[in-house]
Amino acid sequence: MSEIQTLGQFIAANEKDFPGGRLEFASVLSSIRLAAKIVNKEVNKAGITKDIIGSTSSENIQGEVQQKLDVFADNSYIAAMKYNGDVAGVASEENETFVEFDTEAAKKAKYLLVMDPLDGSSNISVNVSTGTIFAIYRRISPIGSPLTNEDFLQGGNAQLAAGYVVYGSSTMLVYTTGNGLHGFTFDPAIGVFFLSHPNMQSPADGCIYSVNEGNYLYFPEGVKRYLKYCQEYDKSSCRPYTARYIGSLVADFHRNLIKGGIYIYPTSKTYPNGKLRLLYECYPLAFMIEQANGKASDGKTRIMDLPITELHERAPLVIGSTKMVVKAEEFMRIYW
Ligand code: P6P
Repeated sequence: MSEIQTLGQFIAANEKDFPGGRLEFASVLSSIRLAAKIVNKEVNKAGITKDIIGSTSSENIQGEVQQKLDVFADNSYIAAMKYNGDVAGVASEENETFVEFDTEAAKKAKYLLVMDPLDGSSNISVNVSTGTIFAIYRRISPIGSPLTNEDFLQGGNAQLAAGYVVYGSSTMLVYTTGNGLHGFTFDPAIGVFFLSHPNMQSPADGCIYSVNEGNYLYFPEGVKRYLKYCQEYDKSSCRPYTARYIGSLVADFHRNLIKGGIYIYPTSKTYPNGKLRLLYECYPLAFMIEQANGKASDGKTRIMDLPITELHERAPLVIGSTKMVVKAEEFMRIYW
């Protein structure tokens, strides 16, 4: 018998502390796992499924043209949650308002899912990795009453679990419930996620920086000064750092988590509040990076402590190896 654990076995052995109990967490994550397999199948053959790549004629709430796979991924995760029985509703990047489920079981369900169903989807047509980002909350409105926006706007510290699926050279599901960050690699031959990265830890320092330097002229002075710091020669701190930015947040985050590095999407003239969404991108990634002893802020304030007032609110994001984030914050504080 192999020594490795499946995702299901790992949850059974470790998630006894999940609020509401291990069985309910296992149920919700098993539906996420199912949707991940369904999306993975389509993402991995997008090149040959002509009816699934490319754009639809519609735009999402962000005003972004929806890629066909965005819609497919959104529908897959929502369907998996609807028939889960422990999930009352979903807030998604692809839908202006949250989706409340009307099944008898969902009306008594305690949990909520927030997600970016397919982040980086504009990269699909050029075969670059994409990802799903998610988090799980407990509803705060009374069971039996309609869900409210406030159920989804509890803030980062109320997340019960957070995770991502990266559809890359291999497909991985990475999640935390606050007891460490754990990575599982999908074996398509048998359709199972196996524990491959237990208790992931982000290197305290790194030599990789990820930012879209095409926006350099629009960045605040502190960000500009930090980028020049990254490019200066200093052998003792592996500078000049290596620039790695593939325009797919989950893939950039995953690489930096493993190798050490920093990802920055700051405020700019184009995006005064940053581009990334606080609820289903920044909060979940911040929860995860902190579980790996990394750090996440908006350049000043810890992401998890940022208040949220709207489902699709944006926030600046500085995330990765603690020493790198601290240094970037120093420049932003002095020169903001
Ligand atoms: P830009 C993809 O649209 C995304 O949300 C992230 O995955 C990615 O890191 C970022 O936006 C890329 O944005 O403005 O650099 O193209």
